[in-house]
Amino acid sequence: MSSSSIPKADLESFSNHLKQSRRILALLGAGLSASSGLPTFRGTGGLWRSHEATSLATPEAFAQDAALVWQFYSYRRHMALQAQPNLAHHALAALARRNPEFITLSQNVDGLSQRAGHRASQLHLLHGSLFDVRCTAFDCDFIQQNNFTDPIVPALAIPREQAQLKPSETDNTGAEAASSLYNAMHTANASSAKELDISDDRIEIPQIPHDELPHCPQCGDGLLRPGVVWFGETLPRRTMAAVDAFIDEPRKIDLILVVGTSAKVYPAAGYVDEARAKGAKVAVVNMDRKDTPGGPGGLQEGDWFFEGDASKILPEILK
Ligand code: BV8
Repeated sequence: MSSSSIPKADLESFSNHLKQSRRILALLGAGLSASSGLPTFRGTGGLWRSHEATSLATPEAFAQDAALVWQFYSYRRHMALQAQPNLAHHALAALARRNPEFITLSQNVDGLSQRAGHRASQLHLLHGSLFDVRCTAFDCDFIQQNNFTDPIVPALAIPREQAQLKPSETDNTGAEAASSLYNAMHTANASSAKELDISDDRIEIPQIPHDELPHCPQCGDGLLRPGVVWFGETLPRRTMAAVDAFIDEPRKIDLILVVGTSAKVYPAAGYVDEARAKGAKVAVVNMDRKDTPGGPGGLQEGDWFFEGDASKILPEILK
């Protein structure tokens, strides 16, 4: 939807409400970064659509095959570093600069909001960041933020050219095979490697020797892990406490923007109802009308649904 196709009445009523709003929340999802070229999770070509991807974002997967999980995250770090923040990231960062009582709850781990200059004090990363790493040794507290090294270790090098599926070539590096797999699925819009009819012997994701995976510089022997929140893990306590403090304030919340998210992952998606319970009106920006918080028909009287690409809609409605 280009700006001219935003229904005039909706744009007017939303703009009036925005002008009178002080306490504003935004819940951001992968759709915000879609037009920066980063695949979403559940839509077409989404990372989670493939069984492999979803099963890689768990502590169990990491315990079972750290090499493959690191190849998946190294590939996503690489893609995120190649991407640029889009106009939606910049529009949200500008709103934060104009209004210190606008806070953003981002499910995204790609770092693009930060690179658009979104103030860190007003940006809460609910699911961590691809660019944080932490030690898995039980007695080591090493955490490193903003580790943009790409690849984080030589063994995780992603091939320079867009890796294509290279059947039966045995010299594929593990990362190359992993990115071939994701590229192939993404390109073919397949929901799993199986759908691509790739027998195991064609996609070789060789085990990277354990000692070539990222290890902790502080304790020397702990394996480092990506600083993201996996399924089954609790969200960062400090982050949740900061968000709860904002929501639990006695004053009402005027508005929550829900941008580019299927609102299927909890407790993140639950913040929409919490904001509503504090008086917030809801404005959804999404390509897909089905994806409203609370499922189809989840919108209430007085809410807005702006259908289309966030990078085109947000600069218009947040003007
Ligand atoms: C937890 C980081 C305690 C890793 C991710 C109830 C309460 C609490 C927990 C649960 C519960 N029910 C179930 C659970 C367990 C689970 C959960 O929610 N499962 C889901 C699948 C049902 N939650 C957890 O495990 C959480 N932990 O609660 O701890 C606990 C533990 C166990 C049991 C109970 C309690 C931790 C969840 C965090 C998981 N980590 N990511 C990584 O990225 O690798 S989640 C992952 O999904 C991403 O972070 C992503 O941001 C998030 C949500 O996805 P979306 O961002 O919405 O992306 P999606 O592709 O789905 O949608 C994109 C949308 O954009 C679409 O609507 C599309 O139409 C739209 N779009 C596309 N293009 C555009 C666009 N819109 C606008 N413009 C465009 N151009």
